[in-house]
Formats: sequence, C-alpha cells, structure tokens
Amino acid sequence: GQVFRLEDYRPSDYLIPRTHLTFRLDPIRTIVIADLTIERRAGVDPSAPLILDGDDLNLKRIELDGIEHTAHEATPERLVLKDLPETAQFQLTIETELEPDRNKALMGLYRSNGVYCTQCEPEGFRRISYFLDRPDILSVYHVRIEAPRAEAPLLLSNGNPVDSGELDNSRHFAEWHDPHPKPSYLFALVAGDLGCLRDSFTTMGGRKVDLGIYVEHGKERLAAYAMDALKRSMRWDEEVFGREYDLDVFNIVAVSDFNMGAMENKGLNIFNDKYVLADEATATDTDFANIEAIIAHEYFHNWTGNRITCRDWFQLCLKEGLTVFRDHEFSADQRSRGVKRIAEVRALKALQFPEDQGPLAHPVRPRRYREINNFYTATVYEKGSEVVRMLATILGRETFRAGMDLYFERHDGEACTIEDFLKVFEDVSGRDLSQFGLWYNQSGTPNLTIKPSYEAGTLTLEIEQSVPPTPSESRKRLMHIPLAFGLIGSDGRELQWSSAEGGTVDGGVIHVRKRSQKLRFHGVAERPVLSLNRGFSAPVTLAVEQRPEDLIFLARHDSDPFGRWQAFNTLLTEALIAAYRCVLGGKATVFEDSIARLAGSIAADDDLEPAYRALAITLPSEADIARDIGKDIDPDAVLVARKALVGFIAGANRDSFHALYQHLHDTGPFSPDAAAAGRRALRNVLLGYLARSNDGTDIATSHFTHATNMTDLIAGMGTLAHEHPGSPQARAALADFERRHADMPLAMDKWFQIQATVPGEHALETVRTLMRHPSFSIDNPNRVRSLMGSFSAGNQSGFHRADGAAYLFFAEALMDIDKRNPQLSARLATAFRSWRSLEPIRQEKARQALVSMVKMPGISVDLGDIAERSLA
Ligand code: DPP
Ligand code: ZN
Repeated sequence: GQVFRLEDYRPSDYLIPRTHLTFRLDPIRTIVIADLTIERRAGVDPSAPLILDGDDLNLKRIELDGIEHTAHEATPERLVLKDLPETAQFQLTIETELEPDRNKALMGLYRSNGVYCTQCEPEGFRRISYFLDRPDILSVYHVRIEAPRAEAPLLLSNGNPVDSGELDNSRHFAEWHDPHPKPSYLFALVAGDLGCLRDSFTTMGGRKVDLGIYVEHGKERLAAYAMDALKRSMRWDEEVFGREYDLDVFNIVAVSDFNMGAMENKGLNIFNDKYVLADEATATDTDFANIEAIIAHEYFHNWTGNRITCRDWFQLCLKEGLTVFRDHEFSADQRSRGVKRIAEVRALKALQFPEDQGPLAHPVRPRRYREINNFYTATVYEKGSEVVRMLATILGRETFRAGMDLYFERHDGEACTIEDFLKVFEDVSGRDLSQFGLWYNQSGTPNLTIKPSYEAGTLTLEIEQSVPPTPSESRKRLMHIPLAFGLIGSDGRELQWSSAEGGTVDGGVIHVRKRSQKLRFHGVAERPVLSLNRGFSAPVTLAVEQRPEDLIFLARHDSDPFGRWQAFNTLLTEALIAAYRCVLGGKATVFEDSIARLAGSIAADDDLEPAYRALAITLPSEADIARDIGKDIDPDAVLVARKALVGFIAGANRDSFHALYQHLHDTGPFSPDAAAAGRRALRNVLLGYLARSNDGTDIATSHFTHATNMTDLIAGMGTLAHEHPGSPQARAALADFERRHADMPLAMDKWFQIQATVPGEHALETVRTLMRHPSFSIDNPNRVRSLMGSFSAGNQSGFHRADGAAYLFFAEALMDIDKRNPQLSARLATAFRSWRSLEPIRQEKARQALVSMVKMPGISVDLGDIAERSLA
C-alpha cells in the first residue's frame, strides 16, 4: 500500500471556496449533486489537472460551468479533470449515486436503524462525492436534503437552518447554511424519524442558542444528563477559555451503529448512543462520567478542531491532544480533581504505555502512515493531552492561557500545524520550546532513574534520563521533562530548601533536560521523603531508590493525592510482582502485613473522599501487572498472584470491610453526581473483597437482588460471574439480567462484556457460544466491542490461553469483520500489540495468528497495516 509522509505535504493547486450539496435520499439509490466553486491558486498553471479524491464512488455526470464535461478520467477512487477554463474560478458539478444501506463500513453516508447519518473524519467525505478531501481545504457549505416526509420528517445538516418545504410525491426538503468555512471531514447529514429533547443556552455575548438532542422516539428522557453536560460545557468554555459558541443552533444526534465514540461535525455532533443515553436504570456511574466527558470533548472541538483545524492528518494531535486536555480539565472542575487525575493516569498507563513500548509505537505527531484511521490512538489522544498539560506546567497557568488566547486570535479560520501551536507559546513566554517540541516528534516513554542521598543538610539527587529505542527511531534525543516534586519531613509537612544547584528548579518543578545531572538542595532540615512526579507532571517511568517504609509513609502523608495513590500503587505492584515470581517458582505467595493494614486504613479513612479510597484499594489489573513485569509473561501466573493478594487483603480486613460495606449502603434518591458515585464505587470495590469469604456468594447475590441502579446491578452480577463462575447464583443473575434487559442494547452490551471477561481458559468457549446468541450482531460495533473487544483486551488469562486457541479463533473472527468494517477489525487487532512480551510459547502462537491474517487474500489496508507493523 501507499505510504504517506509528513515531509511530502504540499498545498493543493486548487481551492473550493464554496460547496453546494443536494441529497435525494434513498436507501439504495441516493443521488448526490455537488456544485463546487473551484478556484485556481495564484501562480498555478491553467493546464494543471484537478485531481479529486473518491472512494467506492459511482459517477453519473459532470458539468463545467453548466456544460457537460467529457475531458476527465474517473475511477471509483479518483476523478482527474483536464482542459479546465483559464479563468481563476469556475463551477464544477458532480453527480454521484450511493447505496447507504450497503455501507457497513460506517464511513461516508449510511443508515443505522433506519436513520441516515454520515461519518466523514478522516476520509469519509470521499465516499459521498469526489472532492479535495483533505483538511486544509476550507469551504462554505450550503446543503439541501430531500427525502420522503414519512420516512424522514427530520432533515439536519451543519450550520443554521435556512429553508424547508414540500415537494411532489410526499417528499419534502430542508436547506442548511454553515457560514464558517470548514474542512470536508466536518460535514454531516442526518435524516430520519427521531424524537428530540430541546433546551436553550444564552451565550456570554447574550445570544440565544437552540439546543437539540435527537434520539429514538420514547428515549428523550434518557438525554437529560447529556443536555445538562452540554450546557455546563458551553458555560465552562466561556469561563475558562473565553470561547463562545458561534451558530444559532447546536444539535446532537445519537445513533446505535458508530465506529467512534462521537464526532464533532460543525453544529451537528453525531454520537454513539452509548455516550448520550443514560438514567440510573440503564447506565453505570462510569457511563455518566463518560457521557459528561465526551459531550464536553466534542463541544470543545468547536474551537480546537473546527474554527482552527489541522493542515494535514499528521497534525491530528493538534486538535485531539488539546481537546482531550480541555475535557480533562472540565471533568476535573466538575468532579474531584485529585480523583480525576488518578483515573487519567491509570488510563494512560493501561492504554498508551503499552502502545509506546510495543511495535505500534509512534510519535504524538506521526511522520508516516499507510492508513490514517489507525492513528486515532492513545498516543495521539492521551499522550497528546499530557504534552499540553506539561506545557501548562512549564509556562504556568496564566502564560498558558495567554498563549491559548493568542492561538485563537492568530489562527482562527486556519488549518494549522504543531509548529504554529508551539510558536504562540514561545511568543507569549519568550522561551525557546524546541527541546520541548520533541514530545511531539519522538516516540517512546522516557525513563528517569533517580538516586537520592542526604548528608548534613544537603539533599543530592542524581538524575538520569533515557528514552528506549522504538520502531524506526533507534537513536533518541534528550527530552525536556518537567518533574513536579516535594520534600516531606517526618511530621508530614513540606520541607523547604535555601538554594538549589546543578539544575533548574522552578515552582516545585525540576526541569530535567540533560542525560544526567546532580542536583543539590542545600538547607534541608532533615532527611526528606521524596514525592516525585506529583500529579504525574510528566508521562515517564521512574526508577527511584526508595525504601518500602518511605512508600508507606507517602501513601499516608503525601499532600498530593496523586502522590499518595502512586506510593500505594507502587507497593501493591512490587508485592504482586514478587508473588508472581513465587507462583512461577512453585512457591507459596507471601505478603507483608503492612500492605493489608494500609489497605484497611485507607478504606476506612473518613478524611479521604470515597472515590479516592475506591481507586486506592483497587489492585492493579492483570494487564497492569503484566506491563510492569515487562517480559516473558505468563498471564496464568499473574492471575494466581493477583487473586492471592486480593485474598490476603480481604482476609485481614474481613470485619472492617464488611462494616464499611454496610455503612455505605445508600438509601436516599439516586444522584449521578461525583460524591454519590464515589460512595457506590467504594462499596462495590469492597464487595469484590467480601466475595472471597465463605458467604461471598450470598453477599453478592443480595447485592444484585437489592440493586436499585445499574452500577450496583453490574457490580453484583460481575462479582458473581467473575468470583464464582458457573455457580447457580451466577447463572441465575445472568439469566435474570438478560430477561430484564433483552430490549436494551446498551445494557446487553454489559451482559456480553461481563461474560467475555471471566478469567480463565473457559472464556473462549463462552465467547464462541455468545457469538451465536440471537442478540449478537457482527454489524454493530458496540456489540462486537463488548464481546470480542473486551475478551481480547480485557481478559488476559482467557485471550492468552497457553494453547493459542483464542488467538486463532480471534484472527478468524477479525477476518470476517474485516470484510464489512475494516476500521473495527483493525482496532480490535491491536490486542496483539504486546505479543513479544509474552513467554516464548504464547509468543509463537500469537505470531502465527498475526501471520495468518497478513496472508489473508483481500485483507483491508487497515487490518493489514496493524498486523504487519505488529510483526515488524
Ligand atoms: N470523533 C473523534 C473525536 O472527537 C474524532 N474527531 O475524538
Ligand atoms: Zn476529538
């Protein structure tokens, strides 16, 4: 396949200042008429051909300035026009015919549950019409939609509604005009019969905006939380970033077949309904938090993505990393900042670190790709957000905000690069950010090794940085790493120092820039305990010489909640890895009593938020443990080691956990707010521990039976299914849940997911059986992800069965999915990305499965790219 390279970027010869689209909708014969105003860029030779992108298109007709034009070459993938007028501007009319019902790739125009909808990012518009389908082509869109009124009373597109009316044959039309020039990937259309939850928002400038969230009839009530989150997002962006909304309407449509979480089309966001629909009976607290975050994320794109967009797809992190940072800050302000940060870091380590440490590693701004769809990754999104966070740490909040203001002022209406973004911060701060810029250009997780020593009032830190080699980057340059820190005295208070030498220390941050340095702090009253990388100021791994008693001390006393969590998490991880070695060596596992005591005291500490306590006493997942072991992994031994520690902590705290579990029982009315969710989270983590005791099935059964919301219901059913698989109680709970939720797809997704993640080799048979369940659908991405995705990415011992049977089964299933939806198959295939860190026998089996995919005739570019890079 073709490889696209960053350095090959070149502006196009032609521009498209205006785009007028007409859609005559039909499930199998939709007509699209694109009326394009084409402008030749100054200095371009009039003989230069106009080359438009297409994908699977069926061309019907071409006119140039109203006259049929035959001097063209058309394939489904490309339209080349020659003999163009000498004039700088001309009108090009292109008619294509589409079959929305046949579109199972869910890119371009398709129908989901009878609703026409579109997905154009990154390269879906070319499946609708021939176009300069690249993000630096900004055009003003006017869209006319025609459809039978009965089938599609609702006709939506971007911008503001400008006209509507009746047509012959019970058809009708609507016209939409979007005054803001935009790239084609932000185009959207929706047509169908949907219900609507309406509201309005008055902007800081006093303009009233009509808000609508469109869902299946009868589900309007389930959009209330999303609407509330939308209004809070709009207000927050005004208050924190000074950004005001810029159209008369803002619409969101929920659809049930969607490849991504949601899409930020201008004025018409389209959402996976999983991130819109919620009430206490159908959504968990995690669902509520995700809805809030994703509604905010897509809304925030209006400025970071839409008003200022990307010059090319290599710059994807320009909008995504920045917008994730913005939605993280929003959630932190809406909820608990400390708890939110811990959850972010857990997600970063679970999703991005393995990517950075395996064959799919790439810089936050990649330099090459075969298929851009494969770069909507945790590195671009989550690490991209961390890079923006480091920028804010280095510059300070005020200078960061001044830089953002300058960014909006200088680049509004433009398609930009990472260099443009960094330049505004250099301009407002007067700093040179070229070393910092490596965070965008160099892949791999940096490692810091830190050796502390203390003598006569002087603390010395020997700091060394290294960046491990990654694919196609064997030699790395040194990074600028902002390491937030604190020195803690024996009474738990912060220690001061009189001077620091040997490096830059500024506002509680050490600026690591060299390969090695010796940093001396003078005038430190006693030997301090070090709290390092506070708030996870830099996305690095740390190797610090630190005594277990120091970690225990930090877990109790660090004033930074993230630091406290990190200290306890390090202790747990070390204990788990030691236990894993025992299991491998055929020895009994042993744990320090201090770990169980600490878990007990954190769980019971009323000075700490319940949500924090829940996170703190949640053990690292099997995948976390495997990542930290790093190589030669035996997932079965990881499972045994983890179960042993759960049992140890549960056994030591049996009575206090039980009392606390009882005490946290909430009897008041349901609230999805962070405080109530935190109490449920803590109670449900405690349930997991209590399930280990003799009466464990009784407690979990009672939990399930008395649940009054989805969070508790799932906790009860999940605990039964995972801790007592195959038991009559587990089977009864699963059957009961299925009966009550059979007609609720989003709830059934959870039912599939819980069964697919039951640890152990038996899971494969379960997944095979569930694929034949009447509610399973291979065309619905949510359902495929809930079964196949959670099995492959969330069931270490099940997916990595020693005999390799799950790999073969999975590879075959992917090849089937690949024929319909390559984006989905490619995403699922990333479950193989850490195959080289497994023990040799599993490695070989995984390799064989990857090879079998690469050899498959007709494999998509998407899946082929992931499989080949994984093997390289
Ligand atoms: N819909 C995806 C997102 O918002 C891609 N833009 O991140
Ligand atoms: Zn985004």
